[in-house]
Amino acid sequence: MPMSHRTQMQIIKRRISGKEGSERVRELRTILGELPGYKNGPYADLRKWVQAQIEDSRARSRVVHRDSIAVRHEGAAQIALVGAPNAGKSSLLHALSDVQIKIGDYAFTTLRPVPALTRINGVLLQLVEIPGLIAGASQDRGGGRALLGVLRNADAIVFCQDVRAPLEALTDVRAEVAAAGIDRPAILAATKLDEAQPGDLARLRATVPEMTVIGVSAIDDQSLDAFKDALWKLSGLLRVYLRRDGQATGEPIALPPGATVADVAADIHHEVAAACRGGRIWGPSARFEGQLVGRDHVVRDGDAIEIVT
Ligand SMILES: Nc1nc2c(ncn2[C@@H]2O[C@H](COP(=O)(O)OP(=O)(O)O)[C@@H](O)[C@H]2O)c(=O)[nH]1
Ligand SMILES: [Mg+2]
Repeated sequence: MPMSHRTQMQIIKRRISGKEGSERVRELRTILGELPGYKNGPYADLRKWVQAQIEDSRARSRVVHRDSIAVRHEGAAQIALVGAPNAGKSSLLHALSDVQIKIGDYAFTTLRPVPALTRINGVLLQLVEIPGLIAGASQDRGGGRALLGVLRNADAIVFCQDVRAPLEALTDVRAEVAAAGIDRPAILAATKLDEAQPGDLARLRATVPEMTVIGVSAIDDQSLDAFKDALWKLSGLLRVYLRRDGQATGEPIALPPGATVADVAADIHHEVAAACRGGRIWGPSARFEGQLVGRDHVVRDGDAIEIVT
């Protein structure tokens, strides 16, 4: 006996429920292909309904795109925090910055990326919490595509995983990031370390041997300091102190890896860059204190430099 059209409608609705964006459109197209192509009668009405749903879904995904959730880069590098709901991302962000963030004990407390600035080694870095990235995100479930877009633009990624949570939470998130073709420098924050049982951290480390794993607790300042060091390394940034007439001039400047003395000069002022013939170096890249080097000398993290004009 053929199914009633009412039942058929219910089945169609069930098939598309919870699906968003391209995944929803794909399913609707499949359904359309399965429906008999009558021009009139109940099947024609069903077809019309499915077609309207396709249009609707398309319009909705266009809206998601226009309502961009891109996060403007601030500071010397942008680092995205990503992980399952309740992994402790907001708490870390909160502990590392001055920005007040609502912290919830349930999933999806935060729905949009939340940026915050943190000062590390005297340099401001931007941290961005990517909320609610769930399985199916790369198929745009839960608005995942826009969130992954933020991740794609970040300079580096911190995967966050509750040190005691089942590994699937981490595996799911990493799979979505990989499915979206995003490949950034990354570390793993093993969160809520204060609640860890002996062996928890080592067990997590053993499951992801390819990643640097940093245990951290939002309520333990010492672990937060170590975590900041890890963030700095992750950013790849170089911190260079400026000297004038043999005197340090204050806050260091941050430069990307591979930066040269000429890049340091350019960071000060374009006229300094034009006049720069080289520099004097104290620190890791100097063979001896105050070494005279050329414009193309590659600086290292922690160098102090006096530009020579
Ligand atoms: N004991 C402990 N609890 C934490 C820690 N970090 C987060 N939590 C708790 O875990 C829950 C989820 O934290 P939240 O930062 O909102 O996670 P998010 O969903 O990843 O942003 C909250 O109840 C937090 O209080 C931590 O370092 N130690
Ligand atoms: Mg959060």
